[in-house]
Amino acid sequence: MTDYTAETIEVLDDIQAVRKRPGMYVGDTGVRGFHHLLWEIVDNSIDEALAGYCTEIKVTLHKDGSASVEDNGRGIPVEEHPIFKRPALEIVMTKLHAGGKFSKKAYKVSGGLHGVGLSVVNALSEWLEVWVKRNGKVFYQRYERGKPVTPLRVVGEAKETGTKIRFKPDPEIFEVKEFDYGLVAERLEELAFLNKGLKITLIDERTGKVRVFYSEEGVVGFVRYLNEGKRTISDVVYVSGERNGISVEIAFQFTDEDYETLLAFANNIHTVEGGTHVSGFRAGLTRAINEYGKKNVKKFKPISGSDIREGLTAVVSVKVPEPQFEGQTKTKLTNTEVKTVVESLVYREFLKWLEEHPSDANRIIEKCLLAMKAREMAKRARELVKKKAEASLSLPGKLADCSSKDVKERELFIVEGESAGGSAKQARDRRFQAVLPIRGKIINVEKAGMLRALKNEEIRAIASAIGGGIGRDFDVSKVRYGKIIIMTDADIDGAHIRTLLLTFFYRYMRPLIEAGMVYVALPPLYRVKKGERVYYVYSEGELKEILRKLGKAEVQRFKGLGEMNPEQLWETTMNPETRKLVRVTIEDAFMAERMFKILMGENVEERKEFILNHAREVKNLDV
Ligand code: 0RA
Repeated sequence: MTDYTAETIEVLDDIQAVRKRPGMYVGDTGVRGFHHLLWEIVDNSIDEALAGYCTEIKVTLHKDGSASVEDNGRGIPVEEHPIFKRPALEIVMTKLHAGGKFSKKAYKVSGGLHGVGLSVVNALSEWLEVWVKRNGKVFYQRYERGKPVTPLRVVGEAKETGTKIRFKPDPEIFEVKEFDYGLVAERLEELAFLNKGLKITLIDERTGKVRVFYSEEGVVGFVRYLNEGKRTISDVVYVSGERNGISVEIAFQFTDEDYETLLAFANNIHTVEGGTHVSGFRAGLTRAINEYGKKNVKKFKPISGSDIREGLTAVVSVKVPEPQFEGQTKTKLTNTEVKTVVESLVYREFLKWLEEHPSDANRIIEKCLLAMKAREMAKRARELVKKKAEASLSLPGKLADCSSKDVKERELFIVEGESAGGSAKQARDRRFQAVLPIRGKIINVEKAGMLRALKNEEIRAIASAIGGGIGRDFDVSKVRYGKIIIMTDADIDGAHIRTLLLTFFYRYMRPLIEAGMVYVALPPLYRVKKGERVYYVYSEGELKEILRKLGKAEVQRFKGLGEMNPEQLWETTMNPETRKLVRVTIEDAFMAERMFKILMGENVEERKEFILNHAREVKNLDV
């Protein structure tokens, strides 16, 4: 081993700082933080691709819980650093925020999402190995918990260049032990769409699965993919350009659906909470259509943004030199200059496109006018319904409401199945807990659309119990509960219904999710009894653990909520003191919607693949 002196002490400080407060660097020590390590490495390879030096990335999930990321970029520099007198690679791997000093990154990501640096990954890995192909040689070094345990040495020859990093997240730090294939595959697919021409291969050695993600069309292909199985009413519009160092790539297409699907990214980060790029896009879109209509359509009346966006599918991707992120999950882009750049680009290019595609333009305008009409009709219908409702206070008959007048403490349990609904009604604290049983087979929102969904009895019951309306005019201030809790069986059917409900909320009551008011109840999977002591167990892992500790014990598996008696249901799933609730984030709901689209969509191959891949984790939708 090499002798490390002065700078080693500093390095140890950095490593210690990261290991002491991992959450500060990677968000948390659960699923998110665990995968964050992988995203960090992949991001570095993507940066190399953005700089024009890398065309292929290979991600491998190994059986031992490690992952590797290999690229064919220039290779991390290995030359001696003039100040530190150590190989640049070692500095990158051990010093906090050293990355920027070496990589001439055009787009440095800030805001605590990605871009924390390879040294953070290294510090939080039980071990990490790196191979660099550069200058005709293969260099290799190994680290353990952030510290080099071998010197950087030459282990072979190579004509090509590139970097391969293999690492195992430290089980002393993370509660999670395995990479989630579905999560990794979805992110890599997204990255391939966002970086056209880049080939990303995913190999899962644990299962033998291999997938290649590659898109020649980039964001245009992304929009086509999102619109599979939908009826479209225009071609895909593509807008791109660059100004003041901000580069913009946008693709969008109109469909006859009644909801908007918009995915926005800043520096490849999914900005779930939107931001200035999204508002710029919307403003440019609205201005272009109204300008075109004014010039080309007789008796044209201005169309509102929300009427334009109905049925719109769009992917907005910007690259910003110094992005600022805010919001609950730090996924809202706030750089003000981005709005103007995107707005003027979209306005100019889309107006030009409309003029060059008059029949597409006509169909788009017709769709907007139809949306406007439908909205006015729906408003009138709603007012009528409201009047009637005020007269008879028509809450659904199956709703067992609670008595508290304090909205914040009121909870609505949406429960699958009559028998579980019955137990829940007996189990609840009727002062602040309401129960609405729904039948298992509620409507398929993917196919039905809002108006048909509204004709469905179960959906109507849910909407009127919640009380905030539905669709674009949903008013969160009118909602009658502080928490909406989805309570379904812990099996595939339960997961299906939950996915369906989340998709419905995502599309037609999104503010409810944004306000953090939607929850999923986690019922236990097992009841373990040893002598007089009873334990409720919520996962397979937990069961293994507890049986190891207790030895021989009596195990009862709960197949469904209906199998628990009211006392058990109260104790395990409803009592605020002892239950497990997971708050649904907008990202969870987005994932659910995506899962739903695939599960219900037309693409049989994709569906098969999806079910095979997710069979295991569908039940863990709520991470
Ligand atoms: C700094 C400078 C150069 C390349 C990289 C960093 C680099 C980092 C990573 C991390 C994963 N893959 C990577 N590939 C490249 C370029 C130095 C030069 O050759 O001029």
